[in-house]
Amino acid sequence: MKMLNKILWTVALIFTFTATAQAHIDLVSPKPLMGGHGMDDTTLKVAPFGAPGVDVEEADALTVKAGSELELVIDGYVTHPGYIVVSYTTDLYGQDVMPIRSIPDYNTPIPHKNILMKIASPCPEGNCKPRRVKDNVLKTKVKLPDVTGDIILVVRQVMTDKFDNQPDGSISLKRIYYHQGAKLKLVR
Ligand SMILES: [Cu+2]
Repeated sequence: MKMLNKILWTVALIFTFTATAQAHIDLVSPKPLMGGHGMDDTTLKVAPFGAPGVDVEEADALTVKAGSELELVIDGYVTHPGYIVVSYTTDLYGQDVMPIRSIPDYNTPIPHKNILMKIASPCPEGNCKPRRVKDNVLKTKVKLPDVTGDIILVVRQVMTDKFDNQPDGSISLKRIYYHQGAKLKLVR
């Protein structure tokens, strides 16, 4: 019986460890469509909004003034070298903000659509080595687009240590992104 307990605990620990190794940013405010810790911490990986299975059209929206400045609060609980891109879309399916999956070479900039802001990933004491950190909260203001209606604010972590060289010389970007999205209703 003791042996079985030990095995179960080991399995549980391994599972926890694998799960926590996968998630990296929490959009604290505005409230995301889905928390990044859902589905064993894998929801962040799902483009475009990190909210698999969420009916975005039916989701609650935060009402804010078009063109105003909104405070963003992001908790970077696993650090990585790279940056955070904040963009938006009026397409509730996010087709126009799907992440680019490969670039021809390292010198090609990664394209992002409808960018509102690009900021360096928060790394305490300038140490961006992948690790778990506490209280690594980034607060910043983002100027919203001057349009009215529903938008999704897309907050995307881009990890520059996750490029994968391909045999043909191109670079796969499949592992570099984590996604969070928040629904806003912009009004005059
Ligand atoms: Cu990581």
